[in-house]
Amino acid sequence: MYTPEAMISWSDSIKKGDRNGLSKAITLIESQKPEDRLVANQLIRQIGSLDANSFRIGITGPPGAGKSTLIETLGLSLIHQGHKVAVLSIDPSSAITKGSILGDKTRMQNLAIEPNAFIRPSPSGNQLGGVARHTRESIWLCEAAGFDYILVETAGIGQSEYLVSTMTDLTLLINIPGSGDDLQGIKKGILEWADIIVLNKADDDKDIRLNTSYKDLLVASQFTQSKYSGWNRKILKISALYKKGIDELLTEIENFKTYINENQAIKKYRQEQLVAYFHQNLKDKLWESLENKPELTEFLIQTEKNILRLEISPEEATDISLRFIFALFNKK
Ligand SMILES: Nc1nc2c(ncn2[C@@H]2O[C@H](COP(=O)(O)OP(=O)(O)OP(=O)(O)O)[C@@H](O)[C@H]2O)c(=O)[nH]1
Ligand SMILES: [Mg+2]
Repeated sequence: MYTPEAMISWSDSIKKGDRNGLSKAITLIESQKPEDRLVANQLIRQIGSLDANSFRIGITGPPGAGKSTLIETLGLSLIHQGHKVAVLSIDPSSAITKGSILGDKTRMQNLAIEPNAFIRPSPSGNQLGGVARHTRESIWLCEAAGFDYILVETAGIGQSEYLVSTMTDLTLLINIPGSGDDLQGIKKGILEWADIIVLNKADDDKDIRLNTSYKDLLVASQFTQSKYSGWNRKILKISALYKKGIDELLTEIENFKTYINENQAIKKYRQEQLVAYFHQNLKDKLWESLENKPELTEFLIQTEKNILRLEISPEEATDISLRFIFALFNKK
């Protein structure tokens, strides 16, 4: 356990930009032990104001679309402009396989050696929600440590692309030219969350697949719009590997940043994200605490059988189950 003095000196060292202190804090956040959670909560409280002057970008797209390559290219450009860049990830595959993603750092070799960059390889965990919570809290810690651009990578599988949009200011969707007539690996739902769309691997302007994919994306994206009403969403062709179209992308990111700052939308949106997170977390934890009660499990199994035998309707079953749950709480 840490003394109050030790906690203060730890949080002070993070605020001064100490990378070891920051890494140690993120490790603590990722820990599954309840006692570590208590210390993590204390540390986050100690860090204080979350009103950082930062910009958070979520980068999502199908596996292999070039997310890490683009992050390295963007990250280096931002550092050359004088910014401090932190790279985090929500990685559903590592959450499922529990594998550590060694690749992250090696794919961003040039960025990894920059003193003003901080790259945290994906955490492993047993559920996506947990991994996402770590990422959210890691963002706050990186901001406290003075990183003003936070880039969060997530593969566009499962719920992770939606989750990344609940913790960042800008969602950047990367797609690649496909061979078929459908959008390459993208579920159309994500278009609702994207604020800027890029078509990566546009190495050669004359590539026919590129122009077909561009048109497909244009058509698909017309049915949805950015969550910031009034923002005119664009689709840009880039090559992250050969650094084509990167200046245009940086300008577009800057335009977006100006737009949401002018409208105070960033502040409002971050407040909404915090409140939504609180409600979701409350629901998850409430359900988790109930799931640990064997008498409830038994009751629910029996209730399911009753529904299937058409003895009660799902609506009635819900009311009865709620009464059972409240009675369980009152017993304590
Ligand atoms: N030709 C070409 N290849 C690219 C471009 N961008 C990335 N690549 C290549 O595409 C492959 C995948 O790139 P990554 O950056 O690892 O892609 P990713 O989306 O991060 O992949 P995951 O994290 O595994 O989902 C690598 O071999 C890159 O070199 C590009 O603009 N043009
Ligand atoms: Mg990657």
